[in-house]
Amino acid sequence: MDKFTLNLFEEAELIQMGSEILCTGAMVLRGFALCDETAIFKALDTITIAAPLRYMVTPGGFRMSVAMTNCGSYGWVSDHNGYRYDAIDPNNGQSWPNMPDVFLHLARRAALCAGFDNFIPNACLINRYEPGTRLSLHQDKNECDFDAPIVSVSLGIPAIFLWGGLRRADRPIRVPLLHGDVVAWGGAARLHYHGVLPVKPGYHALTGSCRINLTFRKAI
Ligand code: MD6
Ligand code: FE
Repeated sequence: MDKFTLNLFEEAELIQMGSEILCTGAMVLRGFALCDETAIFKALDTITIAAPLRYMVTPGGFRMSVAMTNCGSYGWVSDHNGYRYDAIDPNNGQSWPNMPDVFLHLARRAALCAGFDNFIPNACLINRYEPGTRLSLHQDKNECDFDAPIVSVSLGIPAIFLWGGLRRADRPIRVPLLHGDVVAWGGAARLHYHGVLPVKPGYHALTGSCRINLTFRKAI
């Protein structure tokens, strides 16, 4: 993709959709993924046949409540050895499925709209949240290059995203995320704490009772 800047029309459209700045370096892009939803779910079907969603185990031995898989050159994995990125799916000894073009382009466009030029993600972590599932406050810091942003795509039933500060004790704000919303953060916001409140039961035509989150990173 060529480098470009947003024209006034594109900028006005983002504002019209209700996009908001969370802090310097962090933006919510409302409905940004909606125009790609059909292609995204078609790609997700292919990925999860090759690399099914599974419950990983924390280094401490607990089964995680969010089911995960990956696509791209690297996948985020957790087991008794710790958290890391790995080019191989431990479940089958094969490479992770390729990152589909629709994912790559969506992540690059979202990063650009949030002010991050030339984002080249090489990892996409796919998370499935069932009702009641949460993600406690954490920093994304398993990546080697904190100059690259994180792009997070929400699909399916709604969730409340917690957006905190650089210290765990900084009180987070609550950001409701709907199907198609994208959050992008980097630069001064790259290591901000964030999480997801327990997901309330609900129904979405494309995901049933679940929420799916795609997070794009430059892992290595
Ligand atoms: C979200 N997800 O689900 C935000 N971070 O809206 C994350 O922050 C996240 O899903 C690290 C690993 C997996 C995740
Ligand atoms: Fe995270």
